[in-house]
Amino acid sequence: TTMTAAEIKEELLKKYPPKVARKRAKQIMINEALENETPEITANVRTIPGIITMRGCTYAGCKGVIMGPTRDIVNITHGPIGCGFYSWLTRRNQTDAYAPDAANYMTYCFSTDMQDKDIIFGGEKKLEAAIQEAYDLFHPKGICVFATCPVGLIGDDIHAVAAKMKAKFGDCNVFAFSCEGYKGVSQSAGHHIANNQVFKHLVGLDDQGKPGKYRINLLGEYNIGGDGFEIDRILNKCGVTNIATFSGNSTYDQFASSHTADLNAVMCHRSINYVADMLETKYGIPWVKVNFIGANAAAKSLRKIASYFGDQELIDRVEEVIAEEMPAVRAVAEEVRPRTEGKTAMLFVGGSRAHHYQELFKELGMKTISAGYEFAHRDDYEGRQVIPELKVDADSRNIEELEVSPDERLFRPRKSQEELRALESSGLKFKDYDGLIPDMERGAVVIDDLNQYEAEKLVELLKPDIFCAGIKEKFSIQKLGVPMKQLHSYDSGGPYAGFRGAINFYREIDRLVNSRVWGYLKAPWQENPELSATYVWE
Ligand code: CFN
Ligand code: HCA
Repeated sequence: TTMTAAEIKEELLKKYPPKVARKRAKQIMINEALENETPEITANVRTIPGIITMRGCTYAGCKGVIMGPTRDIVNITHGPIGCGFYSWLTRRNQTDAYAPDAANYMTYCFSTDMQDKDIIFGGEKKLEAAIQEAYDLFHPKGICVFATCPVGLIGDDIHAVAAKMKAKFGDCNVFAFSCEGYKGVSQSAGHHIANNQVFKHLVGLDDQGKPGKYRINLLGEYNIGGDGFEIDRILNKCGVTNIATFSGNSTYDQFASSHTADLNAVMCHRSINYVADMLETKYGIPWVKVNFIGANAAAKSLRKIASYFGDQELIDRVEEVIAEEMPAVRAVAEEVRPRTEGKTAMLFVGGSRAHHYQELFKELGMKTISAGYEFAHRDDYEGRQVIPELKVDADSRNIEELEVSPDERLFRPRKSQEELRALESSGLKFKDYDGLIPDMERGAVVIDDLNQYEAEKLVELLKPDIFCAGIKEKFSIQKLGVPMKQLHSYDSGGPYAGFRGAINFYREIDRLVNSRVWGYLKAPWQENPELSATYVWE
């Protein structure tokens, strides 16, 4: 295209009423970073009513995203059946209990299935009965209850019901989440609510933990398309023990013993930073940012973990693993690159993938010309280091007091944040995570909370070779004749994390951007507007 980024922005805003245009203008940014300065973008604000946003709700963020991928907690949705049904494995979070008799409730959908009369007379009794029924059937270690919009509106006290049932059972941890869909401005509020409750009711209950020389938690990895399985394979190979994954294919016991780990490796910062911070404050476990999306990024993350522990043995082992895995990755990259080099991509996904997946496209020689998050906060755009004083959300510490553990016996000596900073002279940034904006090319268009109208307009104007977003965007983009890849559910593909994941992704993108089918996608009336039909009555 011959349009400048400024003209594109103008074009996107042209149709809006002045007030809407003014608001949206702050969420559309041309990446023209001045020296040492990252331009500001407005994020984490309410979607303007009337706009068809790509975002989800607070319940989706809490139940669907954070707790849904846990396999042996019974997750009961207190609400009408749709909320439970549509948050049931649609995210393609995979599960494996590794033993035929091990508890795995992920294949079930639990809901109180509220009816009109429950809305009018209250649903607490129905919830109590549902918790009892789940307990009698499965005897799970934990039962979690999730509020939906109507539950908040009628004021059912789900926490009181949960506490009552917990006391009654004695051997089952029951707790609830006030994650009504209407709260907050996006699913981000749901992550926060989930993080707080898991930390308050579950983390720290079991001091046992798995043995291992290098023990980490993997935070913010949800095993979509089996990503977590691939990361676990790599960590195992390196001799790194994963105590708990928050929360892909995780278990009750993993959460309960997660405070025994030595290090937290944070994959999706947006959804789990609250747990990372609380584990650090209360148990002194530092966190480092990792990214296993992209083969180079995965290698870098492994090196980061190894240099945190600092043992030569681990450092050498990690290099061996990288050397073993990389040739297969490089071979496929070299094979497809002549066909993908120079092509363009647009990425509009959630709160971390719009950034993480740019690494994979880079490895294909492809350029991300426009990208943005649905609901990330400014720190995810800019990178923590560029915000002098990161403002912690007002309610992020609302889990009463975080008493600091006086008992250090469990734990091996951990590095302080100062020591981590000192280590950064080795070239690896530990604490700081890079932001989307500093990582993108100058002139790229960064858009927060992209909507249906702007997505179509953007595709018409810039004609990318591939557009990446979710199911709501998929078909309207395809109808414009542009290949579309879902970076939430991966359509039916994946894993895309780690080394094997990179190979899967390279092949898939090669197929998509080089398919000739898109050129044929013209409706008859687009080619021949005169086309008319006559209705014949027989
Ligand atoms: S798996 Fe994660 S990686 S948790 Fe988050 S911010 Fe969603 S469900 Mo969809 S794919 Fe997406 Fe991220 Fe973290 Fe997934 S980019 S929107 S809430 N997300
Ligand atoms: C959610 C879940 C979602 C939706 C994906 C999509 C996911 O936001 O509630 O729009 O395709 O990854 O499943 O983000």
